[in-house]
Order: sequence, then C-alpha cells, then structure tokens
Amino acid sequence: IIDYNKIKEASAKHPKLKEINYTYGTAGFRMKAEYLESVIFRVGILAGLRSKKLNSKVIGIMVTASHNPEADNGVKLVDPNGEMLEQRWEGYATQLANAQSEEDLITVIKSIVSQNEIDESKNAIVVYARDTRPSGPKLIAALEDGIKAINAVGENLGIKTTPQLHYFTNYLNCCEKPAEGRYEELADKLYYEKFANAFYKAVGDNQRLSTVYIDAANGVGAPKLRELTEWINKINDNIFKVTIINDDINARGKLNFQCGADYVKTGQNPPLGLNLACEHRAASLDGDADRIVFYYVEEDGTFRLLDGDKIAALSAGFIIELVKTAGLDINVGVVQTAYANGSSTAYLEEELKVPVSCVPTGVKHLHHKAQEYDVGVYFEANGHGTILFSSEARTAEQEKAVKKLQALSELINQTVGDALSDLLFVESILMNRQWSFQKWNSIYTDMPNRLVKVVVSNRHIFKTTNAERTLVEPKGLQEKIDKLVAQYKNGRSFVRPSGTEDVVRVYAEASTREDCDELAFKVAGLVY
Ligand code: NG1
Ligand code: ZN
Repeated sequence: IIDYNKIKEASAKHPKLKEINYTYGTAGFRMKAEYLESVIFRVGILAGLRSKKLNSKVIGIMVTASHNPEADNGVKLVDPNGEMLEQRWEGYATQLANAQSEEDLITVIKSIVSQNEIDESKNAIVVYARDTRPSGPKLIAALEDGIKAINAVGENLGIKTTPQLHYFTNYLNCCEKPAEGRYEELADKLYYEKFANAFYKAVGDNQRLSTVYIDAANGVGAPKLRELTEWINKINDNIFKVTIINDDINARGKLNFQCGADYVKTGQNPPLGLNLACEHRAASLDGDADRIVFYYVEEDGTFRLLDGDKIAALSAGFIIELVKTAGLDINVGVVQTAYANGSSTAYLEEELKVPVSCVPTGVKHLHHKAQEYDVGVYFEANGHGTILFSSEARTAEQEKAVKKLQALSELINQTVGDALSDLLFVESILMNRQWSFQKWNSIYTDMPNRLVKVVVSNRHIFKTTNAERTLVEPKGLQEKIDKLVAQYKNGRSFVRPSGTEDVVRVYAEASTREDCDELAFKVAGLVY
C-alpha cells in the first residue's frame, strides 16, 4: 500500500529547485548533476508505480549522462522487456519532476494511480545501476530514498554499462530471479557468459584478425570490456585480441574528455592518447558503452571513420547474404535517421536493395520501426544501434546459414544498442568475411559531412516535420535553407533542436569538404 505521508516526509529531504523546468527527453532527464537530486528521487517513485501497474514486473533505472561532460548526469527508466519506457509514462515522469511542493507531488502521484487504475497493494521491484561519474553515488542515494518511500524492493547493480542494465532488466522478467544480494554480480556474469559464448559460435573456425585498439572514453566500458574479454579468452584465448586505452575511470575530469565515440565522430579525428599506425584497427566507445565507432588511418595519414552507417551496411549485407543462402522468406529492413550519410542510404537501397526508412532522432523511434521487419537493422550515424530478430527468423530450419543467423541473433544485444556486443558482432562478420577495415570502408564512400551545434536563446521555437528533415517553424527559415542547399552539388542540410542539450544542431553534406563546411557554416548563420 502507498503511504503518502511517508512520501511527503522523504520528499522534503530532496526538494525541487524552484526555477528549473525538467523534461524527460530523448534519453530521459539529463543536465548538470547538481540539479538532479529531486528528479532522481521522484524517478524512484515512478519506477515503483510502473512496477505495480505491470503486476510487479521488474523496472530498470540507469543513472548516466552517456557521452556528455563529466559534470552532467542523467536518469532513464527501462521497461520490463528491456526497452525504453513507454511514451505515455514519459509524460508522467515530466509531471512528477516538475511538481513544485510536496502537496503537488502527492497530487500528481494520486492522479497517475487513478488514471492507470494502479492496485496500490501490489509489490513493486526495481533494479538500478550507474556509470562511473563522481556524482553517481549521491544520486543513487536519492534514488534509493524514492524507492523506499513507495515501499518498493530495490536491487542495486552497482556500476554497469547502460546496455547491461537493459539486458538484465529483460532477463529478470523472463528468467529465474537471483537470491537477494547476488544481483550485482550476476548482472555481470550472465552478460559475459551469454555474449562470450555467442561470439565463439559466430566466429567459427575462420582465421583470426589483428588486435583492436579500444578507446573506452575513461568510462565504464573499460572494466566491463576487460572482463568480457577475459571470459572470451577462457573459452579460447586466440579469437579476440583487444588493447584498451583511455581506461582511467578514477581520475577526475577524464571521462569523455577529448576521447570517446562522440568526440571521434563529431571531430572526425582520433582520440587523445591513441597513436594510430596505418595497420592498426581501432574503435571508440562512449561514456556508458552503448555507442561504438570504428576507424583507421590510410598510409598517407587520412583518417577513415567506420560509423554507425557503415556498421548498418556491413551487418545488413552479411545478413541478406545468409538469408539468401538459406533460401529463407524473411524480410530484412534498415532504419536510419536524417543524420545518416547520403552515400550509406544509396548503398543500402541501390546495391543491397534493402528497404530503408528514416525516423526522428532517438533510439526509441528506430527501435519501434525496426520491429516491423523480420530482421530490423538500426543504427544512428553516431554508432548507437542494434539488430532485432523476430522469432520466425530465430526458429527457421535451414542448416548452415540458419545456424550462423542464429548465432548472430544471440550475439547482438536485442534490448538496446550495446557497444560491447556490437564490437563482437562486427568482429565476427569481419572474421567470417576475412575483411580488413579498408575493405569494409570501401563498400561505399562517405559524402563529406559536418555536424555543428549552435547556441540559441530558445531552442524550443524550432519545430520540425518529415523525420526532422524539414523545419516548419520559425516560419520562412526552411525556404532560406533550401535556397542555400541548392547552390551546392549533392548538398543536403537540416536543422533540429537537440533533445539532450540546450543547443540547435545543424547538419550538412556536400560533394567536397570545402563545400560541406561552407554550407554548414552558412546554415548555422541563418539559425543564429
Ligand atoms: P540530441 O541531443 O537530441 O541530438 C543525441 C544524439 C542522438 C541520441 C541522443 C541520446 C546526434 C545528432 N544526436 O540526441 O542520436 O543518441 O543524443 O544519447 O547524434
Ligand atoms: Zn551512450
């Protein structure tokens, strides 16, 4: 039963900062860590309510701000199947976060209870984890106060990657629950065991590849990848070689600083601390290890990025080939956002002849769309994505190719984009194909592109349509952008407000680097 007085008293210890207006955005709540205490306390309450509503199913909570600076933090909820929180409940999260007083908070809780006909007497259970940010422990303490206030059972998983939390939440709702006190350890063990075994199956006896240098952004990916690699090496110490750099999770100020997937993708250059020789294969994770981008340098020093678009193209190409060999009647589709490089879309549609759809930014949009296919490949250009295999594809009975498909379906973390599982997935395809990074890169040539941030006084006046590729407001701006774009060969540009930062993003592509940079600069000038 819900004890409203207890909630009131507990809430008074985590008062809302009056002047701040919170929104549950693309990736939950995200901002400077010092503004988040009240929000996180209330997220604990919401998770309890959601668990009660879903008949005591386990709800997950992740405390992270991913690739954002170390001083930021954030929180998001994970539904029982390991997917992002249902959209209607995002609205409740926003309402709860913005209730000014303790009385308001109780009113919002009561309205959620009555709108959803929640049975207050149901048990509630939540699991939660955090990344390596220094603000994490304090925020976890506030979260625990919220969980206790609603009389939910909370299991602390300690430090985990975001995808581990998604994976384990799903696991707890379909498999046997561990004994009390064993959750934290099992969330690691089960994850390592599953992906190490699947990797072993997927690589078969193909010839091994060279070491991959991994920039772990000085975040949680470093210790987790190290342990995962140890598990793989226990099965066979010859199939997977990594050297982890930027693995300092204890030094202040290093997380995501001039390193990590976002830094490398946006800057189109290697991270701090990595001396890339031309024969080296390298990759960068982000601060919570759900994004990955690969890269190398040519003999003449040119930097080549193998981003989310290239991962999607590599995966779709291999899967389509397996499906054909097996003679399966399975539809494969790819989901992208407006940030996908124009050349990647052309390659998928014209060379691979696979249907491609474009949806708004944010993994939840891609995930939903990908569920419409038997095999749905989705990656954001920034390296966040995964592949969904429907159960038909998983049970089809056609020998070798099917077995390989089966192994691939086990190797990818289907609850959410996961840098560590994506790394193993890519490695296994490259090993099956015996492809170098150079060969992989050559499947299509990226159009020169640029992504810039523009700080504006109010980003909320920017409204988009057409999967965010067209501005409807401010009036007249899109026409001006169109005019500029028309002046450049293969020009493409669009503008949208960020869902995670207080900026507007401008993206541009054109046939030459000079044209592309000029176009981005000019469009940014229109926005500013
Ligand atoms: P916003 O800030 O809404 O552009 C960014 C990324 C998204 C997604 C979220 C969540 C870009 C251009 N945008 O969103 O793709 O990953 O963060 O982390 O990369
Ligand atoms: Zn991330």
